[in-house]
Amino acid sequence: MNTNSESNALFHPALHVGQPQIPEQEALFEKVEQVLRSGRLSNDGPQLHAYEIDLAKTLQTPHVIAMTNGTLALMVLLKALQLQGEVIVPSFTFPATVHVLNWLGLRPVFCEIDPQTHCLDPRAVETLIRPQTCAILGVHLWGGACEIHELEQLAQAYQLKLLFDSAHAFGSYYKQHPIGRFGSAEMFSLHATKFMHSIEGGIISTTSSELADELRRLRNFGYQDSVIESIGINAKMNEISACVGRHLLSFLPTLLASNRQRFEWYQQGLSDISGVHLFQRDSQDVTNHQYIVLLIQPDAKVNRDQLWQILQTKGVLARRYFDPPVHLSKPYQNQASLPLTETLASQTLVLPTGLSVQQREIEQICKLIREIAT
Ligand code: T4K
Repeated sequence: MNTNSESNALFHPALHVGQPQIPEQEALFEKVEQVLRSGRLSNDGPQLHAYEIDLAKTLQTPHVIAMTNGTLALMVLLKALQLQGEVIVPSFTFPATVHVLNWLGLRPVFCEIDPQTHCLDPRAVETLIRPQTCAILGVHLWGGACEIHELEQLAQAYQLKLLFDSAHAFGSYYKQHPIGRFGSAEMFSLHATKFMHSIEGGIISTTSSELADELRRLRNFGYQDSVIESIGINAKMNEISACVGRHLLSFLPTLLASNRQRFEWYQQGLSDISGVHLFQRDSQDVTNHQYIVLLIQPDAKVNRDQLWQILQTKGVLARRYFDPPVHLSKPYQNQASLPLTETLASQTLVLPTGLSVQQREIEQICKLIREIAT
């Protein structure tokens, strides 16, 4: 990890996107110690049970199944649904969304996004539906909801499964409902870089009890009551992860408020810079603001890569998520041409946020960006 020893750096240590946050660490150490002393460390333990109940309450969804990480959770979900054929998916996402399709023998069909939402454009989705299409996999990018209603209508009209990669969207809302109960199921990542995490972890939330039962079997080698019922795998969440996840979940309102506060500080500091725009959704839906996303457009004085380079030397370790978009990465080249996605991916810069970044530091970052870009 870059500890940033460059002489002209403003921040020592450097500021990261996705610095893991753990409020009230001492209290967590005690909880973890109790788990370690209990002798029960994995395999459907009490921490996991309690965590799943807490998560289901928070997401207002009847079933939550916790697994090793978000990628495996999505794989297990696709396996449970026994899908075959083509899945319509955005390319402007983390590669895991698309890789899992390949691992399950499904063919990703890359779809254009709507620049207003950075999520699947339902009109573009419809043009890609063919007899081979079996599902639509939407991504609530940056925590902002897809156009869920429009995607539901398409899924219903063409009898397709609708799934969501909600890796970024814990605590976000769509039309006053928490993300987590839409489509056949949704996947959330609980990776350490997420504002709500379990070190490594992922969950599937669903309203279907049949699907939930199958997911529970599949994450545990296919076992149910000591009998092998399905061709499962090992995707179980361990007790330490569940304990850490429960601890963090109890701070959800505080962490959401702190994300929002930091977004507002950035909003104040970055107003009126020609060609530099803080991405925000114009709908009434509530996002968790876990990513601070800048768009550096052609009328800016610098381009995205120049700004990124200067910020790196100053100790602001901004990220160029998600560039290249997945369809331009080596394994997927020549599978699609997506001009809007390609333009957006080349303009996006994600800035540090979370509890480890203080107001004063955000003001300094904004001042720096203003100096560079005006
Ligand atoms: N779908 C979507 C839309 C996703 O964004 C993701 C994951 C997934 C699916 C898959 O979910 P998981 O299987 O991961 O549960 C990071 C995360 O590893 C990844 O979980 C996340 N998305 C993605 C957006 O970000 P990288 O390759 O950027 O990670 P890395 O190691 O470069 O770390 C990012 C920053 O965080 C760096 O500045 C360093 C800092 N960091 C990281 C870790 C792990 C720390 O300060 N401490 C740490 O412990 O993928």
